[in-house]
Amino acid sequence: MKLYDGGRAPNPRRVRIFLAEKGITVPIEPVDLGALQQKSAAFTAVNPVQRVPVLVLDDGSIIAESIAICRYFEALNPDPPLFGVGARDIAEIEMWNRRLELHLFFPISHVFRNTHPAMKEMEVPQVPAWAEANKPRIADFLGILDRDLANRPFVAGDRYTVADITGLVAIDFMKPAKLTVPEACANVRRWHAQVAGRPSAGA
Ligand SMILES: N[C@@H](CCC(=O)N[C@@H](CS)C(=O)NCC(=O)O)C(=O)O
Repeated sequence: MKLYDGGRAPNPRRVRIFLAEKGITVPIEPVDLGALQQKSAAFTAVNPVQRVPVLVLDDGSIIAESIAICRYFEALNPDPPLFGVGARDIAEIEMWNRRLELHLFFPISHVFRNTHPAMKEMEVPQVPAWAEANKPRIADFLGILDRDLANRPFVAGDRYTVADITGLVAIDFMKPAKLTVPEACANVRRWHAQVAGRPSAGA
């Protein structure tokens, strides 16, 4: 088994944090995104979508998409449960993870990919207006998240879950996107400090 990884890129980091929380070690194969190694013929044969992370199993089969990889490891190693236990818990965690992807992580990615000079050859064409269009969406969602975090320690309830991983990675990705969490979002800031302080955050 090996995990194609992308260094500081956020999606591979989601998987590394997830594995660290589970206490699982997987051999890492670095992919140099800056050198556009993901677009090479060799890597395209692994993942035609030309993105990382990608997990290659011992039988040679391939699992791409961060959450699909995390779910594979959750099924094999259910403890600690990061996708929930029981119908309601699982649904609630899924709801928050999707909200954080759709309304926070992806809009932040759009800002980064459409404005950062390092992304010129990856995001073709870069559309700065699309970055601008996403900025108020990020601010709006942070307000919603802040209100919810007033009532509970973690994004989806009383326990740390995959939704916290998506949220942590998204918030940390605001820095290279030149965005900041508003001072008024005190609950988001408190929660972020807490999840960023876990050993897994350094993975
Ligand atoms: N939906 C995919 C997204 C993967 C993705 O966008 N990965 C980025 C790194 S964070 C990438 O490989 N970018 C290379 C490129 O855009 O050429 C997932 O969840 O894994």
